[in-house]
Amino acid sequence: MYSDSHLHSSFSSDSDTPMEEMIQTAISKGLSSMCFTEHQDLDFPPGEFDFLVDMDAYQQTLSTLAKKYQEQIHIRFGIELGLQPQLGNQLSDFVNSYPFDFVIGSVHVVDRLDPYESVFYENRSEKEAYLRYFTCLLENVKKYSCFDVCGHIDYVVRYGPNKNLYYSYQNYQEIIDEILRVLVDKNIGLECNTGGFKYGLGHPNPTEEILKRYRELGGEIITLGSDAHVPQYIAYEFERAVDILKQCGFSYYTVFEKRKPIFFPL
Ligand code: HSO
Ligand code: ZN
Ligand code: ZN
Ligand code: ZN
Repeated sequence: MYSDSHLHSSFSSDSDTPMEEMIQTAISKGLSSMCFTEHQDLDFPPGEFDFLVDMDAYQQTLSTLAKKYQEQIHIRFGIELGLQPQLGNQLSDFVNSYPFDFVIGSVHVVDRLDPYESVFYENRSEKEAYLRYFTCLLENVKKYSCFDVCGHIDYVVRYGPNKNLYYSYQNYQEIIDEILRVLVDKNIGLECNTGGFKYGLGHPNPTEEILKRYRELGGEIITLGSDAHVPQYIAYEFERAVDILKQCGFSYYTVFEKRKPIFFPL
């Protein structure tokens, strides 16, 4: 059975699910292991949520529950780290302060706005908004290296006015290739995030074409994550994602443990 490497619980501002419920559901779905990756978005713009984790409580609860359920599932300690260009050393300082198994670097804020909010798309075309997201992502992946994989690199298309209707790899090829080349050069992995199916896109984030392109450019590190914030979406559409990854030329997916990749056959 597969492992889910992108999971939230109530230690993330935007989830109310107790960690133990996520664990019990993961066990009932037959997962061999799971990694919690709670949101840590330093300097998130003021709003409904601060996206900061109570790290002492997170670490303590996870280690207690990992022991309690050790016979049923292997539970790993991760973080989804929000990347923003102005954060400087704060990101690597944070990552180096905890014994993480796995760090996802994700862009949730561009020019002080979350693409989740409709204001991100105001006063510009959808294409301009998507391009701005990719440009900011590129700046971040050039600047930072303190993460193991880049999360949901086309996150922005979940929330655009027309979502993925006019979106394809070809329309953004130049910038996406540049992002993928930086990841490959730095030996940073790419996440296959099945949250795209949950948002009705009919594809994971990123799309099959982008996953394939990463492989063509020499990328080998793919993690598989549902981005579930509630139990029902744990390992959502993993069979479809696995088929896609095989189609793209991957024979292995990756699980990180103590920040080191372990490869498992697909
Ligand atoms: N960053 C979240 C989306 C969100 N933003 C919810 C504000 N509220 C992705 O999990
Ligand atoms: Zn979230
Ligand atoms: Zn995210
Ligand atoms: Zn997430």
